[in-house]
Amino acid sequence: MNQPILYSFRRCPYAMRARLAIAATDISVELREVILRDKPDEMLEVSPKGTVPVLVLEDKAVIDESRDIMEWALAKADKLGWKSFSGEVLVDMDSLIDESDGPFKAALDAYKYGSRDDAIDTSIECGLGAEFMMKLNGMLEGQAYLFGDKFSFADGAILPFVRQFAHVDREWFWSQDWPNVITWLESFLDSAQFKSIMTKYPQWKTEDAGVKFGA
Ligand SMILES: N[C@@H](CCC(=O)N[C@@H](CS)C(=O)NCC(=O)O)C(=O)O
Repeated sequence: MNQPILYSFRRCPYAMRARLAIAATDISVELREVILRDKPDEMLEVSPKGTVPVLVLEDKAVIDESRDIMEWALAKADKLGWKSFSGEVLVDMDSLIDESDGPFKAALDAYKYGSRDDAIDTSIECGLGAEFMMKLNGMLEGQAYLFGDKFSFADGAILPFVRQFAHVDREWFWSQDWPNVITWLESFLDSAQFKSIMTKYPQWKTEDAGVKFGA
């Protein structure tokens, strides 16, 4: 296949946001499903830091940060207008994504995995995550998405991590007083958009042709 190659892992929220952005364009890529404990040499050769997603372009340029992959895809073809907002709003989106990728993701990891470490109080970390949920809940008041009535770059970048937070303790998450977040997340999880990026693929092996993903 002569098209960009995307090393991806189905359940990784970073890979999910990259797939969501690619699916929002008219680009197609060769998807290679990675198992994190058995990463392919071909991926490590081009991106030794060993995280997914990794995108290898036709000219061999490598993009190995999920947000950069989203930017790359939307710069090519922002078919759904994920970035059709004023400059001011785009700045606000970026800082919300920074908050999600930074303090929120740190709290989420500590809450999700912290029980393996006595030094981490998972209830504090959960509380920090909950503060971010309350902020999103406020933003979602009276509108379907974070920046209005249209799914945006920020929704695509942040929803996979809210899903991960929700799945640590579903019963608890779904009983909290953040109805707007719950509606936003549920409609995303039920969407054809989300289902289309969650197809299961077998682990890619060197001899395999990758799977066509996208348009
Ligand atoms: N900053 C990177 C983070 C990507 C990342 O941490 N991905 C995880 C999977 S969700 C990973 O590949 N971890 C490496 C490993 O577990 O070996 C990005 O945005 O792409």
